[in-house]
Amino acid sequence: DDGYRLWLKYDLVADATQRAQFRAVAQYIAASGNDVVLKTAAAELQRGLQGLLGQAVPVVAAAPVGTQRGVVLTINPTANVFGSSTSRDAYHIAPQGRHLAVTGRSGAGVLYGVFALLRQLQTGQAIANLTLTSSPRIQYRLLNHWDNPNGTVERGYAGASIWKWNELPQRLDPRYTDYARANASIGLNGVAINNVNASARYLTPEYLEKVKALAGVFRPYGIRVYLSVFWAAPKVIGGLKTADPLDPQVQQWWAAKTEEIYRVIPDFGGFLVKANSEGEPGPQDYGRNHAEGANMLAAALGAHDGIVMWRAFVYKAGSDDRFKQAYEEFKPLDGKFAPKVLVQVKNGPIDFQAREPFHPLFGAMPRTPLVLEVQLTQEYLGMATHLVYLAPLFKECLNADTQTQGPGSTVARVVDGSLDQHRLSGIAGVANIGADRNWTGHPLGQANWYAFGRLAWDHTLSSAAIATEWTKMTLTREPRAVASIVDLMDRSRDIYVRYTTPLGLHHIMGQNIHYGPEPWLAQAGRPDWTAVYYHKADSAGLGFNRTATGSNALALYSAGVQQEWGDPQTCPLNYLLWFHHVGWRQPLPTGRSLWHELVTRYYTGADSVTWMQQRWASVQPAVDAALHADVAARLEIQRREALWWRDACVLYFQTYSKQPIPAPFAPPTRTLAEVKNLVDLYQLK
Ligand code: BDP
Repeated sequence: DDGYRLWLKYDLVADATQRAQFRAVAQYIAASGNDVVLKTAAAELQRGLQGLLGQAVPVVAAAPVGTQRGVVLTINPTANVFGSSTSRDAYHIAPQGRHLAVTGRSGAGVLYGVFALLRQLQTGQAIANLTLTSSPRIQYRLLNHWDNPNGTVERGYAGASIWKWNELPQRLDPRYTDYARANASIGLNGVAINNVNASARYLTPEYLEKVKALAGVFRPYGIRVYLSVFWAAPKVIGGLKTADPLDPQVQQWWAAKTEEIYRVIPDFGGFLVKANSEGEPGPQDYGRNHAEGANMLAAALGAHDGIVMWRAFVYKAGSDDRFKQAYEEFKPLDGKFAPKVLVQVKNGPIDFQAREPFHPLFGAMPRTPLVLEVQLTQEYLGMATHLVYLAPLFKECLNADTQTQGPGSTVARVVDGSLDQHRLSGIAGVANIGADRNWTGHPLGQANWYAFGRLAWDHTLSSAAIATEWTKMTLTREPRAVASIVDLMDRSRDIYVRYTTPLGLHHIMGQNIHYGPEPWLAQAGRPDWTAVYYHKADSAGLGFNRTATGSNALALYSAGVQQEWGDPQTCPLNYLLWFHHVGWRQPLPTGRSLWHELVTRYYTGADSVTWMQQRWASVQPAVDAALHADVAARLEIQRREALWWRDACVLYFQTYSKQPIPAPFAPPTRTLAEVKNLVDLYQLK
């Protein structure tokens, strides 16, 4: 199994009785009309049923008279079967006479219903009396590709970009269709195809033809295309002297450019913008703020059905703590954004670390719809080498209670718009997809793509439920193996945190590659790119004091959160060093001192990778041999590197704690200098 088919394998159902039951109710597919997405749905169901049931299933315009049983696909925007949801993507599956009816408010709704039906079959559940009503909780469910025009992918670890710009628009790689199918199967409905560190190239007529070709592949799957825009495009490709959003010529340029885009791509989704962040140009270059920039683009969209997603990932050096900087720039702008603008906020305040407290902007901008941005590509989580299932990370953020409107004001409710009654809602995942045959490099990286889509659709699903679905569809349906793999996946992120950044440590990774440990990093282009800025180890203790006696970033949260996190006694240990500088000998609720607890976590975290290897070994007979060997080899790398992290961090922090490695743990057999050499070697130019 080379992994190319992802979770859409549609292999023959092994159990003959079950197969016979399925066959009895799926003898034909009825679908009529010209809706292009409905046609996709019928074709996908046909493909799925033929594979799973091993019999040809015809697509017909109407259910034949007689006794045959089949699946009837219908679009019915006014049907009273979708519950309270008003989403166009809603679907309803229910027996209807001798048929099984899949009804959608739109073609896309039917397509999502078809994938839900196939999922039932793929996971071995009965369908004869299936009744299922579902609609997405979040409206805009996007992948963000950080793909560059030259074919590289920023922070991509699964090979080159899947977009072949030199071949487009004449040649359409069949992979584009498979990509669209995979996205639609998990409910995603948009893709921003280029890096947020954007090139102006995509806005030229030449490239818009290429983007149009991709949009044409995605359209039948209910997926819209979005573009990341380079703020200074009016200068670079428009010949203007300025990109000032209040300059009438600039406004006209964007309005004309937007018209041009819609002429080429009538269902264009809109713009994603990284501005005045990490050296990218933006409205602040002209003394304007983010809202003035975003609103100018919103105005350019005019009456077109498109949106602006304006990123809040900014950290201008200025205040004493990077943690606060996005909040400081954006919070005052709440209420100032045009109705078509959503502000896109990363899950945490720093940058996709293995564990972060939720971003303080969630709950703080009630008058602005906020898009949650998470990262599927594991930039800071072992790239495509370490097995880290990310649903628990996403869920931790979604379930976090901002308490801004009393208990229950979760990030999920901010994002899905229900807390503040927003009309628009969105979620974005930075894609982990590349040209590797198996799409994601690490075979289990596919699960992160899958889980993102499933949670974007329904953030109340549990990590384990999603892992179970994915495992059954992708790896095996042998019950003991499924249970073992799901357990392994569900613990993997906590294990990763333990051997890299336990107790709330953060941003202590290798400077250039964001991989491996570099807690000693003290010199970089900016102080907030070093590690010492964040861990603040000294002879007294460890951690960033963000209470009132420190940077007071904690004050950005609601009173309830401040109260819990502000006291080192009640602050969850997972966030402790995010908010407190804790003495080395300070006892923690675990009964151990900080030093003792830190060492314990590094050692048990690294040991847990051995446990992961054993677990994986135990499922060997139930999983494809080549795929099993691939993951086993990656786990071996993970074990080596977990020890690398452990040794680097305990030896380095020991130079401050001045305490021995506590029993029963054996001190590292290498010196700090040796580990540093290793890290340097990995980062050699
Ligand atoms: C950081 C990445 C950088 C991205 C940036 C962003 O290191 O490559 O450009 O985020 O999100 O995590 O804009």
